[in-house]
Amino acid sequence: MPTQNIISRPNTGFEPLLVRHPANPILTSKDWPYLINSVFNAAATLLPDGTTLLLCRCEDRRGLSHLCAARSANGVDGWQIDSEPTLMPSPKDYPEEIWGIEDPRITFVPELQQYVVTYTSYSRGGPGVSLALTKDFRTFERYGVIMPPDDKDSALLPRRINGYWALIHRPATNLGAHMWISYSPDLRHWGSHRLMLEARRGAWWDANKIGLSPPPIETSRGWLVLYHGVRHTPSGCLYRLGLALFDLENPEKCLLRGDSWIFGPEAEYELHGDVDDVVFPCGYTMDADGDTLNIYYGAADCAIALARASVRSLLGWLDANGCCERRQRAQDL
Ligand code: BMA
Repeated sequence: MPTQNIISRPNTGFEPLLVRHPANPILTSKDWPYLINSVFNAAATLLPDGTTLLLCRCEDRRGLSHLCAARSANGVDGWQIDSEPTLMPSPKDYPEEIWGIEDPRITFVPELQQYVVTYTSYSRGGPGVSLALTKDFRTFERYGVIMPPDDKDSALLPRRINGYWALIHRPATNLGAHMWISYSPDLRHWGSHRLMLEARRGAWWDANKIGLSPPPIETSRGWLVLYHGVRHTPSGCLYRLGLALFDLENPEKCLLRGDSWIFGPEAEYELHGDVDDVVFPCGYTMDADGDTLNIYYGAADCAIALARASVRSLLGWLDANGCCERRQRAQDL
């Protein structure tokens, strides 16, 4: 009898860098204390007492999304879910949220002693990036739209770079959807926009459309970035994950980028849902060993799942398989 944890595609022979948790999917709409259609694409952070907090995207039966916090002592089960939405769209004061708020990312910023949440606000003009600050995930200070449509897949770096806050985001144009980085003195006014990582072209798994997945992971070697690539196929889009490394003090400089994807839809709960063939992480937590990552990802726009990875192994894989971005561009674009 197949169960939901059995991999339904044949073993590909590739060494897995991200290992699925046997309890997957760890959260679904059935766990929710109020009626929702689906829960997916959660941001993640550790609270001061070690509790894992997920800020989950919940979609209601109108198709509109809001955010709801779930807390767990071990990050796997025993979730305490807020009994009502934690952050609702507020179109009266923030008209850009008229069609909901989606896909949050959380960055704890030591200088501010606050969590900065960036999320997609779905306006009549398309999806844009909004920002809010919180100390406790109970009250939020909204800054409104910081990147106008069409823009999403955004996260703040946890510290200033050369005196400025740095935001990674994904504006989309007719020429493609690439990752950009922008800088700000105050989190409200943004400039010095620079292209950070380009979608490839042609038949590549990450052709035409890429975007940041969880916030970048700071390592001694650089910012480790998991990004998603979207492949358009005759039967729909395929969302997979790739890996790149960026310079610590000059984060628009790509040091290494892998050619292959490192994680893609394989398990039943990733292959079938409201949107088939989607793995979409928006958050991670780091274990006390400073190496083990808990990566929380939306599966098929229907559930939240967990995969574990080692920073050392991810960097080792990039050393073995990555190449310098400039050489890459010359070859393939
Ligand atoms: C992207 C985002 C995600 C979603 C994915 C697959 O464009 O909107 O929220 O999970 O599509 O539907």
